[in-house]
Amino acid sequence: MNRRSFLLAGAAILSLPHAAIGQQHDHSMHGMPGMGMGGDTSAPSDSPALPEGAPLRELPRLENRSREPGRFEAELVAAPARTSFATGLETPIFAYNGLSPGPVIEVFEGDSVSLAFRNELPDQESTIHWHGLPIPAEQDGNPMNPVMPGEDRTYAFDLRKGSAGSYWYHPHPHGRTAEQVYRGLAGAFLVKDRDDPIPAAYGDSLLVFTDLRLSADGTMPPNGMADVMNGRIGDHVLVNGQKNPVLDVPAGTARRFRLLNATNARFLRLSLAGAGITLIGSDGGLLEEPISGVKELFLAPAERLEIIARFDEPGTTSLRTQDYDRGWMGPNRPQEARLDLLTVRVSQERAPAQPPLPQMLRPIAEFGAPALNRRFVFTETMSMVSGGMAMGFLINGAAFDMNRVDIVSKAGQVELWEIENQADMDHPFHLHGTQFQIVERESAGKVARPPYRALKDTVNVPRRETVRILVRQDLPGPRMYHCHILEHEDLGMMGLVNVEA
Ligand SMILES: [Cu+2]
Repeated sequence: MNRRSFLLAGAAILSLPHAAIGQQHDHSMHGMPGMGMGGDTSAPSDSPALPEGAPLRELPRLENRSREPGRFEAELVAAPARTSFATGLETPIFAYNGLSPGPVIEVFEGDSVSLAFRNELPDQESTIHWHGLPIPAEQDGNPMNPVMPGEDRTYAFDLRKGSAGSYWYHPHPHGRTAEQVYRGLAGAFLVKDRDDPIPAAYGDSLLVFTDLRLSADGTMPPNGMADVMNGRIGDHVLVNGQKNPVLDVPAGTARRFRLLNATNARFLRLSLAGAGITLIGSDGGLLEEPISGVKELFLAPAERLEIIARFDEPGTTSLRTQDYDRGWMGPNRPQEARLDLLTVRVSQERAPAQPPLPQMLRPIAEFGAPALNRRFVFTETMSMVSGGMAMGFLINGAAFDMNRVDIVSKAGQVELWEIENQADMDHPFHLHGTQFQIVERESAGKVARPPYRALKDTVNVPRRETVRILVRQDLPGPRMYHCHILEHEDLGMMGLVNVEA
């Protein structure tokens, strides 16, 4: 049975020989027939080094073919491509329009958007999910609406006022999302506000984080067992496709950055020593007011942040990963801390004076009292089955079934969703079609409310914690909610809410 039919047959159960569990190395899994998951799982010592220190590049924008004001039209083709990450080695990748990360889609609130998508991936269906955007369900790249290889479809939607924010796009086919993303399919989708309250003098720099693992021959190895259980952690975290690029700024610079965690499974806890950080935005756009004095940033897979970073003193600093224990299953936990993702060189030259940040950015309306409460419980299960162990990543005891509606909701209705993680690793929770608000977190009987209001589509639910969110879906149709460790999503840690008009 190949992996595809295996996943279609029963999305949640991963059969593996029990010998693999608890072993120091899982080379026994290498080339295991029928699983499509051969290959080593920890960063191999023969992984090629990547060149560092090139100037930080700006990602290319997707060109608008429409001349009509308020309209954006373009084409996105997902296809195999080749690139070079390590000197002298070619790497086959998947790319949108030949690029990985994909071209940045930059549009404005109120725009009418039409994106013609063509799937030229070999022998596999795909979709494009517009992560975080408040758009109709049938345009949102659900796994129930696959685009078959060689076929195309157009995604069309209007971006309402108030939707400005840093979103992204990536495939969402049933059972193949993780692989299509780690092979290169992901891009940023920026919705801008023509009356943006952030001074233009701060610039607007996008930092897209992706994760790369290379074999000695330059190819990307398939997922191994540890990847499937924990989510794939590569050998290199790239920023805009580059390893530790350099940004040069004059002293006194204040710069706006949008950060997007487009990795399959990295939990990015980041510091930028010596810089003054002010948080201004989250997944679904700006906060109500700037939060200054921020010491570190945290982005679970799929999360975004907007910040203003001030570089007052000449010298060199770097955006560096800090240790974060997200609960690692099995041996060989990768070393994810102390990685320099971006180096900033602050020169002696002084930047011209910049206007201050406004004290208020925008109002975020309260959702009001919920009409009902729902509870979602994350569990991981392991059980003996004939010939091996079965591993399940479940929500409310069930694995995803696209033919099953898990809950029925009503458009416009405010609901309190309680997401309880009873599992041994963190699972970032993502809901399609809307932006929610975090009410509180509960851990070991202690309840903490967030210090500011924000619009979110993804929230980390740490192991043994509960997160409560207020949800309102304004548009009808089927919507997915799932863990955004993409390997877990593929294994069925996903459910379907049908929103009725
Ligand atoms: Cu998960």
